[in-house]
Amino acid sequence: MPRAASDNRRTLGIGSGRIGDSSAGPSFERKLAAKAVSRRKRPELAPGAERVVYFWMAAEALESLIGLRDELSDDEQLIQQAVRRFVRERYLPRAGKLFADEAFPRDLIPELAALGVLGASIHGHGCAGMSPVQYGLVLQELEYGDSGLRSFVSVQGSLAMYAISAFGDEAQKERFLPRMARGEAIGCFGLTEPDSGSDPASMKTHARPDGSDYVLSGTKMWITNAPFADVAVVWAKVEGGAESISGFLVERGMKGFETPRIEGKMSLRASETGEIVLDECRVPKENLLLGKRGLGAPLRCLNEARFGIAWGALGAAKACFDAALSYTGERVQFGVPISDKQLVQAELVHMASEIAKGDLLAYHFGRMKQKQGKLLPEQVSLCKRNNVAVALDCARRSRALLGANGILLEYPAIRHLLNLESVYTYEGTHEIHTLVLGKALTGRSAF
Ligand code: TGC
Ligand code: FAD
Repeated sequence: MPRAASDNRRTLGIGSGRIGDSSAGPSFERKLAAKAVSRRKRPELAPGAERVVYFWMAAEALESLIGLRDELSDDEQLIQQAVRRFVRERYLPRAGKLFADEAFPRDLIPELAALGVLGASIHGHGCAGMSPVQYGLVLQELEYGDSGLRSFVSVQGSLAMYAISAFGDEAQKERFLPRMARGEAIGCFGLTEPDSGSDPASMKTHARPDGSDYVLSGTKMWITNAPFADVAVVWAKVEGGAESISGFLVERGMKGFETPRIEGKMSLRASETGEIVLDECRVPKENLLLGKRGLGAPLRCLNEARFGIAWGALGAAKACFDAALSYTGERVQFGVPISDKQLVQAELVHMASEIAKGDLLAYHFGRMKQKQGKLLPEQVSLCKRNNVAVALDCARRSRALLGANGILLEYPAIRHLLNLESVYTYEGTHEIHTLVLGKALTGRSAF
């Protein structure tokens, strides 16, 4: 008679941890988890549909081990729990299907707005004014659901709204920010171009002053939220004199502004990505962001988003860890649950250690940002580079621990693994952040 996986398990303050034990979480979820593990025939489910499998017990085990919860204030815990509930109840049941269908759930935007997560770290203009740690926790919970869900919130808040809040005048802030915080207007952020990715200084999009307008031409590529954005923050070189990079608020309906959708991504499928095509698009001068010129302006926005991603990616890692812990406790091979095997435990321990270190890194820099008001760009690079790499590595290990089942969308591992390939590349590739850190340490640029 094989031992139950839980018999030997240290409980870390979460009860016996036995399947079906109500102290380990709602029993229907545990039953679903057990069923999902034991066989593979569910013809009634649409292709790509994901089982509603919540890994409460596993999630609790890792949180208790890391022990960060006790460091969080009551407010921080409340925000974390509210977003966690939203993700588990409203997003996870659809996660696999949304990924399979290449669909972003626009119907959830009002609920995200009601949670206060749109432009969450901005103060005033109807925004929640969350602290860096609060914001980080929000993004981590969202990315436990899917990197696409977190991407939507990052772009809306840390890129589009932050650009307006940091570089816009009072009229622009009042016109856009409250509507964007309510989810009534969606923003996107156009920096990358077909021939200008890691090196945004080489952008070709340009703006020609003409009377009371600027006339914009060029193409932006790989732009999250573009297909349904109401306002695009577009970075362009202003002609005349020193060609300095400036931000423009290009609004849906302006002539010469198109946002074709990019179809067929095998990553971040639940996020809408598009181009921004500007063909002699006339933008009034009131829509120019005046606060700061040069590449430093979009890069300042990126610091905000990269900080959030450093937290968010660990949410994906935790989802993968939870799935692996739960699965290996149930899956029986050679007469025992595979979690009885030392090699399997070594994998789980490796994942848990890396996630714990990543959490501490994010938390440390979160508190530092809170205290000092900002971080050095290289500190943000350190966080983003490390935590996304950790998440990608955990997703791959989790996928492997789930064996063949690991390639199914009914488990989260393959979806997160594919998503994280984009996260590794966007907001500064892993290599670009290596070079940022290399330059900071040696004083020598190797770009
Ligand atoms: P460099 O000469 O080093 O700097 C130009 C000016 O910018 C300043 N600066 C920064 N300012 C604030 N924050 C930072 N992180 C900054 N990095 C540089 C710098 O001080 C200088 O200012 P000034 O006043 O002296 O002119 O610029 P470079 O051309 O050598 O490039 C530096 C490099 C390669 C690090 C930078 O271009 C870079 O980060 N490249 C990566 C591009 C990138 O990350 N693109 C992301 C596009 S948005 C996106 O991916 C959204 S995905 C969203 C989602 O779905 O979640
Ligand atoms: P490249 O810059 O061509 O890099 C290709 C490879 O070369 C990479 O491995 C890179 O690390 C390496 N490399 C480049 N330069 C060097 C060097 N000097 N030394 C060593 N190696 C180098 N952009 C936006 O502006 N807004 C968005 O909302 C947005 N959303 C995105 C959503 C998704 C799903 C994806 C995949 C991308 C998104 N991007 C967005 C674009 C993203 O920021 C770029 O893909 C990223 O900056 C890299 O640019 P690139 O793809 O052109 O790669």
